[in-house]
Amino acid sequence: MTRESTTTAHNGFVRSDTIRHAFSVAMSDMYQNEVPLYQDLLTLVADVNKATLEKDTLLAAQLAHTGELPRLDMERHGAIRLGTANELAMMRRLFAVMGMHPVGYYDLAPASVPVHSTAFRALDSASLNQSPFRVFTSLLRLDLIDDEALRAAAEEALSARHIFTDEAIALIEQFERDGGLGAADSARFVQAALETFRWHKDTPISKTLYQQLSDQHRLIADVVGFKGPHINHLTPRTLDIDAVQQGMAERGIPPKAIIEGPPPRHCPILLRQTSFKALQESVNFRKADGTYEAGEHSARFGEIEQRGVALTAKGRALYDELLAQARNDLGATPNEDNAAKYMKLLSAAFSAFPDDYQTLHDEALAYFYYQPVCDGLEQDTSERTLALITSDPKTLNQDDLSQLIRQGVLRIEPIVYEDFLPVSAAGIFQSNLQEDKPSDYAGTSNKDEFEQALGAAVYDEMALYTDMQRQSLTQSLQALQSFTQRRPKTELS
Ligand code: OOG
Ligand code: NI
Repeated sequence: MTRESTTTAHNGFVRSDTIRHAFSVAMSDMYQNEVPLYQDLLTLVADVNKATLEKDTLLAAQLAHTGELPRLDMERHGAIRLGTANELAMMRRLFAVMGMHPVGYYDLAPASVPVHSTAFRALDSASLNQSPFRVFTSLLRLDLIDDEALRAAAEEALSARHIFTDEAIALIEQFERDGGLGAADSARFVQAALETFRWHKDTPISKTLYQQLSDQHRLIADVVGFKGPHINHLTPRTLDIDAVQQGMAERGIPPKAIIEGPPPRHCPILLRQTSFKALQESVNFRKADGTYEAGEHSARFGEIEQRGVALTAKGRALYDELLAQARNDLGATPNEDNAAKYMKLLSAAFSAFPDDYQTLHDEALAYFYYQPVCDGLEQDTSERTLALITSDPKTLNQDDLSQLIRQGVLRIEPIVYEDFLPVSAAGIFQSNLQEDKPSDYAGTSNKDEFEQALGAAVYDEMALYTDMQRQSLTQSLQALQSFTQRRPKTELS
């Protein structure tokens, strides 16, 4: 794993973290201009976050301990949809310049969305705290269109478009060749890369083809019908999504009916998301004589998310089970009409999910940073504690760690979930495509094919969280050990 490139400045090159931050600010400015309602959403989220931090001092302290407080205002993710393997492979190289790497594989076909996806993001805590910007990136699965003539027309339209500027490609190649970009080139890169994500009102295809593609699936028209993969939403992070959901309605921002993800809890887990509905936008379709005719398209929206602790495989299995249970009990896809009933069923199902951090830790349901509490060691000088803090971290089991926490020698802080959820993502896709007819995609999940298109393997998010947790334990034990070594002998007995 190449951590160095995301954290270190060398040879006068600008750090990837810095380029990522500059890019995410430029992208946010562009989107605020393109979609003014997004600006209103940002104001609302900032208001709610400020009020929440003032009210909840425990939460404020927790975010200070994990380094998330300064990143809160810059926290956002975006999403794009790509049409071909070549586009995806070049996008991977573009994001690498900004220290963003593909993490996770999401198959949306079972949820009637003909794409598979990954998330480009920074990998380690230090880089994430510098700039948590990430992009949910989907690749259209044309293999799921069974009308052959239509598939061929879609392929032809996609092969005719060039979504990256020559300057962006040249700078990506320069980055790969030299190992970095200087200040002037980094600034040029940010501007050149931004072009790919821009909205284009004039479409390169005819109204008829657009309509045929849209009849297959609106998402296909959204990808094939445009010059480039316009950013379709940007998502700020809120500390209280229920307050934002309510505030949206009050401020005239039409919210989606259901908050995706887990129900409200004391200790937030994974990710909760809601959005405002996609705008109806006027576009110009290209006619055979090269002139344009007016039409409409809707794809771009705003989204809000609240992030909680990352779950272990065991915790995730429990999450998936309880979510499926609530959906089964509802007996339908959650929507406007059954929203209240669904939220009730969801809360009932999740009463089986422990809701305090100590239990989530002790039952190994979630990932935590361990932090040393030297004052605690001052109080506790038992042989057992000394033996535990001086042992090899690999030999400590969950009970040993729980004991050190209860003794007040270690503190735990939740490791925030940095990724996405396929069922939630499908809900976000669908609500914004106004696509509620289920499509029965027969194609099976195909991670290998996705990685082949990407030109690289995706990182395993669980391995990244495990690493973060393990590293924090090693560092904590080292700190405690050096504390005992510095302590005068008399205090030890
Ligand atoms: C992506 C939808 C998924 C999320 O936050 O889960 C997503 C898209 O609409 O392209 O952004
Ligand atoms: Ni999103």
